[in-house]
Amino acid sequence: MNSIQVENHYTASGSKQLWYSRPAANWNEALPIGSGKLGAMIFGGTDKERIQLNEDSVWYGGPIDRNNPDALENLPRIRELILSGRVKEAEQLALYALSSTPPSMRHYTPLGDIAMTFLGHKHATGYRRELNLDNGLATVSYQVGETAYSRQMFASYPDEAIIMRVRAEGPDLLSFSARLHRNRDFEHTVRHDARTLVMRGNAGGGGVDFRAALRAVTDGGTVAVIGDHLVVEGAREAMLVLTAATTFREADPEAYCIRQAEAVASKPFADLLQAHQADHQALFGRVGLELQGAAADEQEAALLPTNERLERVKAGHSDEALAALYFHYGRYLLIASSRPGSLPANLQGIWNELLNPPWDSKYTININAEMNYWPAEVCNLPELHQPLFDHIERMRVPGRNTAAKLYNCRGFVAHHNTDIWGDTAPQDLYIPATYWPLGAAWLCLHLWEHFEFGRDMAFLDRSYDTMKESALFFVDYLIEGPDGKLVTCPSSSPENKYIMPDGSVPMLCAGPTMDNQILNALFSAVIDASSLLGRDEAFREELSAIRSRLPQTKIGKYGQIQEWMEDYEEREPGHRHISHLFGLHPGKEITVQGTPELAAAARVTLERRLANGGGHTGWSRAWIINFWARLQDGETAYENVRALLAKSTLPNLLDNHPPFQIDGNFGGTAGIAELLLQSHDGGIHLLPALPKAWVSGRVSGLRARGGYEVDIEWSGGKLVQAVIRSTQAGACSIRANVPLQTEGNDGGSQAGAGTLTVTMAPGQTIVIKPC
Ligand code: FUC
Repeated sequence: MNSIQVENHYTASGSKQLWYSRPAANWNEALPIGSGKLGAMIFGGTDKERIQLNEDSVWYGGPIDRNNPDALENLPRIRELILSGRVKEAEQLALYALSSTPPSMRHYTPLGDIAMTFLGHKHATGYRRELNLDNGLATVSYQVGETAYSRQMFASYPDEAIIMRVRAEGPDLLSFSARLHRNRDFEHTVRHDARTLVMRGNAGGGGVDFRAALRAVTDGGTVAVIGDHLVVEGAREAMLVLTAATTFREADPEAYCIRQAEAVASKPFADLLQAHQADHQALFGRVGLELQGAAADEQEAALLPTNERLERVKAGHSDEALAALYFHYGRYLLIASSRPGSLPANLQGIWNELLNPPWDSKYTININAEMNYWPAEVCNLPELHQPLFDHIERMRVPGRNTAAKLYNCRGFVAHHNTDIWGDTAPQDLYIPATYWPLGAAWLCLHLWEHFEFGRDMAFLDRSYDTMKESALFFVDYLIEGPDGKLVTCPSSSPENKYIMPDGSVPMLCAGPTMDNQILNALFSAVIDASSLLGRDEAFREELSAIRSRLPQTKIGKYGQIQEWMEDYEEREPGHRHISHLFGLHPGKEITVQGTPELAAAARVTLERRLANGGGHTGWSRAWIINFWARLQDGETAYENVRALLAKSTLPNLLDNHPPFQIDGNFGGTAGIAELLLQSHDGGIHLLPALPKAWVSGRVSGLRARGGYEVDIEWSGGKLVQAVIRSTQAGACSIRANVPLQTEGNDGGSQAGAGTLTVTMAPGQTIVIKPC
């Protein structure tokens, strides 16, 4: 047996499906579908259906240069004030001279709604609404009188459309109407032909023009456009096809929408569904996870409607399959919101109903956008990382401009946000966040991570210049601090404040721990990449010299990881951002085996955060799961998995910051993977932090750095076996909390308790068992 099969009835129903026995009462109960560019939230009303639509490029406003023209002149003074301890004065000057004009970037907006009316369907029976993660299909079904009605919906990546089939089975036929609308000020829906509506509009503020087309085909009955309603009468079955685009990608989005809607509507529904499911399964089917707890009623609980399962967990019951469902949902959501050719998943993935969404529903890059991509590599969806890489490229020209205009530096820089146009200037007037210049540096580490997992030299070759250009900015930006170390200045430790001996509470600083850790990782990545590629020896040496002068991560007076260069008191010791543990996760400079003192200090930091009220919003909680996983503390991580479900999850299982913000879903998914498999510390670590509550289980298809795929099976809390498939030639070091052997003892060498080194060939599979 070369791979572990994880499917059975229990997992299929309990961990791969969301379902409800009533329509969504609000957006937080509606169910998401998406194809990367197109997204929809399905409410599932019987007589009134609302399908809230998004297209990823419908953003308010066009590109603008917001870089403050007075920055350069004032930069030396700002630096001087920070280094001499007059930070409040520096902040005031930064507010004037570094803040962008206008202060805010562009924001994401919704495409609109499909509003459907099914006359006479108000009093339905046998209602069920579900989202099947395995095949990417949303279904609404109910009965009116003797007739069974159903709607099946999916967002197709291969066909670039949202497709719905509505069906009546029984004596009565199907009649309904559908409208397209957005916000009465910005759009106008017109008839294209007798079966097609087109909605035209502009996103405002000099932004893109958008178009959507809705086309109906029926089996029997009639279709007509009356006013701006699409009206279907007396059909057995109808198919609606929705297409959408903006001038961000299409010169003539209306022509595109109509062409695409006609092409898709001319295909049989069964073919469209099959193409969608093949495409979805090719991604979703790569990874399996089954978790079984000890509670006797778990299998029954897994059959309950999803909202009731969540309520049970809130009430303190266990439902380990719900954690598995959360994990699978995270993979589903990434597949639905980030596809080659789309924009990266934003703060809400692609699902946003508001014209003025929270935090603009854009890209916050001091944790949130990065967190969205934490599951991409380990969960075997590396091609879904591509939209983020494309976006980094989009940021390079604006980032060079910002580097030159604000700081007179080479390279490219970004602050704590970016938007559809790749804006890189400071986002707003919020001092604890806005002048932090490490956004692009952190994003570039995703290029390196993608390489580490796949070892694709061609990718590294393509990405090298981007990483190098980010590093180059800091070659110029770093300044000598009081002790001769090279520090960022101005910067901040996102988004915390500290207390100075005089009682003032500044936010700006020089050389916060997070910056040093990110730069250490970025410079190391560029240095390693340049060696592997045999390029840029002089730059490599220059960077190595600079790296050796970065401040080291220090331990402070409470035994904690020090957040700033000085061991200041934190203004909010329970702050949701835990930036100075970047080196623990997603970074890898702090490890239990390699740097035990720093790992112990990281533990103190987390405990202090918790003891002081712990921000613990959705994404913060998700990050905390990853931290505890890296500390190999499965029990504390598990408490946080439970809390993420109980406290930060909406009925539709989307993460509740509050409000909805998708990062927690992705960070939580990555955290669950991190409990089962790690590969950041020089080898593959099987079950590094397995919670006791996950008594038995199986995971398959996870990826490990170095070019491996790993399946693991455990029972009674103990490893049963693991299967490792390699894509590369080389030595593979495998660790677990028990001594290991390869099945049949074929070629492994045991290097101390629990570590095995096996030389593997590309395409080779080995089976590992406890001795
Ligand atoms: C950062 C966080 C907030 C929120 C926002 C989108 O500013 O501090 O909690 O997640 O990004």
